[in-house]
Amino acid sequence: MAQRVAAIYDIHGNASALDAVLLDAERCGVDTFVFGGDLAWGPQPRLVMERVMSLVGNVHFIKGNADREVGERYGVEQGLDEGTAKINQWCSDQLTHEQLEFLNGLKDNVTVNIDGLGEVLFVHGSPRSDEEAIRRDTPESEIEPMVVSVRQFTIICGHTHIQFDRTVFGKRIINAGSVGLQSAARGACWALLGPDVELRETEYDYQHAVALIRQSGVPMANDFADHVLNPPAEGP
Ligand SMILES: [Mn+2]
Repeated sequence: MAQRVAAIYDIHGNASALDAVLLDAERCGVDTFVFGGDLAWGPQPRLVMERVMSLVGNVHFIKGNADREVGERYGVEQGLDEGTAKINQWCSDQLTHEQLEFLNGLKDNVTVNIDGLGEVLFVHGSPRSDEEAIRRDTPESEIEPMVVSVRQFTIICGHTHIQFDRTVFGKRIINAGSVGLQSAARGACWALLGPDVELRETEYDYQHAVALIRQSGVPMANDFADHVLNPPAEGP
């Protein structure tokens, strides 16, 4: 049984934010990591993949929509706008063959048995889709069909980049927030699980991160930099 689990979601290619969270997690005595998807889509895809793939011990991964799009090089043919398509293809070009295979081999969800919480289900968007958003203000009636067939009491999600902890239809739903492309927060957001739930925001040197983003060559680098400098109040 896991004692202390770090739920690390939506890194979005921000290695500076990830490094700060990994250090914080170590200080918190984390023994198990769950990476909740959207690892590479962003300014430092290769570095982030190197970091997470080199971790040893109890490490779990699930696939986010952006991992799918980078891994399979989604473009405008798949209905994406030109900017998103360009970023997908640029990210894909930065990754090694091994890193791409890793992304393409990820599972949609994972369960971990956690001290004090029992069996916890980790998904990226909702239990039925990696693109379906659960927000802090999503009406309960919209959430019900997403969770009705889930057997676990606690569900961890991400995708919408803002943390929350709410109980809906007998399910405790926790959004871990985003490590690297956060909304409504300045730091790198994640969740520490076991025996309670703690939504954490780890401070990091975001100005240094912005300098690296501007040097990265990612398409729309100024938009990524602006997002990190001035986090929007609402998620994507
Ligand atoms: Mn996502």
